[in-house]
Amino acid sequence: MRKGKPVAQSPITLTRHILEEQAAHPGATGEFSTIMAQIALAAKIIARDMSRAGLIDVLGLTGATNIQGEAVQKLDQLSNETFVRAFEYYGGLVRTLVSEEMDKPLHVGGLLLDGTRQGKYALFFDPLDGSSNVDVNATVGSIFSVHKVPEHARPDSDADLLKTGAEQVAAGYVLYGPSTVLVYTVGAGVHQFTLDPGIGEFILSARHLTMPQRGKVYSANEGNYPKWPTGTRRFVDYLRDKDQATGRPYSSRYSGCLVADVHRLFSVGGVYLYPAETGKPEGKLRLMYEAAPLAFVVEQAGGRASTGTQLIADIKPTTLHQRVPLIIGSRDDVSRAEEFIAGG
Ligand code: AFP
Repeated sequence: MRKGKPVAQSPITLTRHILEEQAAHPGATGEFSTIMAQIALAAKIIARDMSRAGLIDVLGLTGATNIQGEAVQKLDQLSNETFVRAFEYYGGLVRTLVSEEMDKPLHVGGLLLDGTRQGKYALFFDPLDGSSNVDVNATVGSIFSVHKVPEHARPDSDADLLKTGAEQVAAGYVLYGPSTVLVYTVGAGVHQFTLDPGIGEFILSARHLTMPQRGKVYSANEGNYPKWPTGTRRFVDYLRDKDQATGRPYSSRYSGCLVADVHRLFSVGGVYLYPAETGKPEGKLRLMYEAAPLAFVVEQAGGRASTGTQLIADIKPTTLHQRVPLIIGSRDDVSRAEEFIAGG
């Protein structure tokens, strides 16, 4: 008998990957796997909606403003509803949802007789990061973060949700680009999955992603340069200076979508910054569903994430929609930014 071609290894779906990871952790109950499956479902629906954005009435603004005072895009709202619908029927699993697009947490876990709620986890998410890009058919993303909530949490108390990034049990993002990519970590490396639209499955496309220790690219809204503190401006000036030995000047790339700019850093390394501004020391980005989850992913890949003076993972939030300055990316580049900022 003639030997045939070797059979390609069957694709590893997100579900299979999570089940295999779960099998490696004997204490795991499988609940977390269901959360990831529901996040993947929401991502597939959002990717589908996005691909038809010019054909159905989803472009433009709703006329409302969100808790951040920002104009809500129709697709922001639709994507938020998609995440909520993916979890509201899983009340036994996720107790609370916190979203950029919802002023207050949504408690989806059923009420128990003792006054507490069902569900071990809280899910934080930015359903559509960089949503203004949709109107120009450019890349957008979703960001998610999973926290364990105390078993006998006070019913519907925000205080039990105010946890540091270091306490996340999982985090990740979805990038809706030429292909849809889901990247996540549970604290044991970072894995990437690409949506195969033909079969509607996320397929493992890279295991144990790492971030270069130093990079070639910086991402920042340079229109804000005059508003940045001196140390930040000096850091960016340094990146633009010519110096062959340290590979400068760096190239500048900024998409208006944090997820896309951070995802680029996995390939080429470098740094993304949305720093503090004069009169706006808190910066723009939200801690619990933008900075902290991306910090978890990036640190798991060997990178670093900081406000410039403190690690993002160490910040104890005081409010659910708190903002923080963010400097994230290759370890050496972020450390260098911190040095400049410390120097003032
Ligand atoms: P939205 O999530 O509100 O669309 O904002 C996008 C974002 O949070 C982040 O993805 C971008 O990097 C940053 O804000 C863009 O802000 P500027 O328009 O001020 O540069």
